Amino acid sequence: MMIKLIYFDFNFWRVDILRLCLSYSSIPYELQRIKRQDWKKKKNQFPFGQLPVMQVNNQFFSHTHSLAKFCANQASLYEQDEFKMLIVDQVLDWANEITNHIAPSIRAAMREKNFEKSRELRKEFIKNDLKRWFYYLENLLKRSSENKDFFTDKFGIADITAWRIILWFTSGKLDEIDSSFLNYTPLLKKYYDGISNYEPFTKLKVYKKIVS
Ligand SMILES: N[C@@H](CCC(=O)N[C@@H](CS)C(=O)NCC(=O)O)C(=O)O
Repeated sequence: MMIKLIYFDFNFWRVDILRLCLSYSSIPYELQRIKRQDWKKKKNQFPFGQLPVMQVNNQFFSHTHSLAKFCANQASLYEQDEFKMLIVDQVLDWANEITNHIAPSIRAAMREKNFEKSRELRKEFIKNDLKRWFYYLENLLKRSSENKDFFTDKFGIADITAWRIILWFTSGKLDEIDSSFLNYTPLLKKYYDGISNYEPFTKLKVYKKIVS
């Protein structure tokens, strides 16, 4: 079985969590990049007209949560216990939620080139959602984890996902958002620093590419 991941020609959490997961357990995969300018003519080739897509045995599969579960299972980075699965799935759903909340401000700038609208939407996101959604994640960590190092007390796809989203929001690449918001969730900040220093993860080539 050869896994092929398909995404745009930039790094983003939706595909990075799949790459990190497979790389962590040395599962071979191929990554196909699609140029933004080629997307219009390619979009209809994919089952939901969105990326990421995973191709296995000549079949296409979509939706980040579904793909993450599949890749994590292959990599033994998912859980077997039903209640632990629920914790992991909530982190994946949280990642989708916070992305959906910030997406309008990104779309206004990237697609509509309406920078004024984008700035307004970003301000609203910062006021209403930023701290709130990270606070929700911190609470989930508090409730779920004994050691507070990993969501289910051992490294897995939930940690890869939470780490990747925090990296995105603290990277300085999102206009108006600087990393200081994470000081409001000190447990999450400590958790993030811990994952950023977890050697079996940080030694991966793909990790280094993503943080560079
Ligand atoms: N429900 C999808 C959403 C994926 C999604 O929003 N992909 C964006 C890029 S991050 C996309 O394909 N945008 C191009 C388009 O919708 O035409 C998932 O969970 O993966």
